[in-house]
Amino acid sequence: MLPHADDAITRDGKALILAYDHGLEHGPVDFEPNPDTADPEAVWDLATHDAVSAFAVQKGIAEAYYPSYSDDVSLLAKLNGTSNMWMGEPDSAVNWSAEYAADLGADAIGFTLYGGSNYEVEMAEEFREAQETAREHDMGVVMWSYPRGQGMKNDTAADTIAYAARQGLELGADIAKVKYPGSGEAMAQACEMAAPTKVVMSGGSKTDDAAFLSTVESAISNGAAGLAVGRNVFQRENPIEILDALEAVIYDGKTAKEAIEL
Ligand code: FBP
Repeated sequence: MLPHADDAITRDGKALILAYDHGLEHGPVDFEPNPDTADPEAVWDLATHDAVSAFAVQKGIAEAYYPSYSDDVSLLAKLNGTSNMWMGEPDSAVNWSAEYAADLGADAIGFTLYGGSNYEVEMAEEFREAQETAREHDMGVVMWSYPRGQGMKNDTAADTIAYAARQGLELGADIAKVKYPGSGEAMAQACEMAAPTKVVMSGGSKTDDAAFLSTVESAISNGAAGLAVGRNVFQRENPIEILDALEAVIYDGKTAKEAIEL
């Protein structure tokens, strides 16, 4: 593993990945709380906030907008993704290659692995190809490590999230993005299993400021390197305000309460 392949998508070793692949993963419904966010430009503008260490988008949104934002935004090329209309066992189409992302100037690739899905083997093999290409181009590697599938009873159980974080390490990710496992203790277990691979918490559906920031504080104080978040930023009435607060918690070590009072 290259020692600092993730430098371009972290700040002081921490990360706030702004994710904006929801138009594919969930569809237009995710833009309803804040209709302006259907326009990618509105969210690219948010990605220029100092708190954002990388912006995760799919191919079409990268192709159309990254050339205008390349000086201000680190591009995390989310290579696979599937619409919510797919009703089968969890799986994700590879929509662009790591090579193509490198040609476009991406700083890192992002890849979903549904551990436990009947398609896990194929997904891991696709990840291998993308990961090795990313290494050739000095791009960071972020795994959306989401155990999911018909055999998965509780996808946020402590042992499951620790396993997901470990899969990130075993398969060669610099950063593993996992769901919050419900407690600081369980997050610490996941970070321990990930060892040198950084762990970032997935934002999830929108919650109120206090609940959201205290979960982020718990993750950070238990070893997480940061957050990969979409809806909890762009669905808010004032996304800049929450990015300011996240900056304080993730990079400045402030508590959720201190960040809210900023
Ligand atoms: P959120 O913070 O909005 O959950 O976004 C993070 C993310 O991983 C996105 O990249 C992705 O679109 C979404 O969550 C997928 O969520 P799920 O698979 O749980 O529906």
